[in-house]
Amino acid sequence: MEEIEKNGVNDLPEGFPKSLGQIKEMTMLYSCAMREICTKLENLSQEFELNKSRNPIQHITHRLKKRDSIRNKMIQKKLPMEYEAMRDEITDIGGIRVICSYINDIYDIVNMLKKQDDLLIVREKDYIANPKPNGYRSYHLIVAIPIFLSSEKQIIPVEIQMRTIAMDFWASLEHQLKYKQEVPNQREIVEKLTECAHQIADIDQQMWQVRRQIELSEDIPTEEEILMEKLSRIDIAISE
Ligand code: 0O2
Repeated sequence: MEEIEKNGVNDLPEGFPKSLGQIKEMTMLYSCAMREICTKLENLSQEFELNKSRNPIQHITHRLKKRDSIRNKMIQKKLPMEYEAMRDEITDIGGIRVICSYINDIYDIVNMLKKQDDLLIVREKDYIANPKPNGYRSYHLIVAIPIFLSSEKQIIPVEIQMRTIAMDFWASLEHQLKYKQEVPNQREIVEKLTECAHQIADIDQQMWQVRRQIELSEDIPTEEEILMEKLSRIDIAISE
């Protein structure tokens, strides 16, 4: 961090990555990797829609990390400004965010992904069980996926961040604050945000308990009943 502040983004080495070709290759590879993982998540989501009483995946977004952000991270990690160092050490160039309804859903999705044998689990960080001091909560899973090109196979890492709707709301606001240099009462806001993070964690827990109570009190339909109900909805849609 100190080095970034000292040097400033404008003083960073020019021409990194070196060529337009490298940038295009990088964009292509990480886009392919994100597309593969998004498809896996969408497949799971579609299966939930069809066979289960509810879908734990609320929505999925993805982004390619900005060049300035990659450079800053490389300086922070004291890496040489080389393409190879970036490729091998920066594991969140391709990032996917999965927003779930409940904390338990996150752990279920993690377990489902771990069972997919074409995914290599590179690293995982459970900031839900071990929140950051500022209150940040999310589950980070770094996976590597093979990308089959015309003449070779490349293994590309992607970071999957999983969090609840409430955690996502908090993280977006906190992220905005990081980029605002001159906010009056910054300390007070940071403290307030940390307090909000604790309350959100508590509410997430309570919401799950309420959900469980409802589920237990319901007459849980059999798989067959759920399927018949879905089929009847398809019939209505066709006849309309
Ligand atoms: P951006 O803009 O999202 O790209 P590592 O990658 O494991 O070597 P790092 O970066 O410490 O080292 O990993 P970590 O802790 O898993 O954080 C990676 C990303 O998680 C961050 O990327 C953020 O997106 C998110 N994140 C982590 N901590 C916080 C936090 O306190 N608040 C918020 N709002 N997001 C957080 P970048 O590169 O910081 O940013």
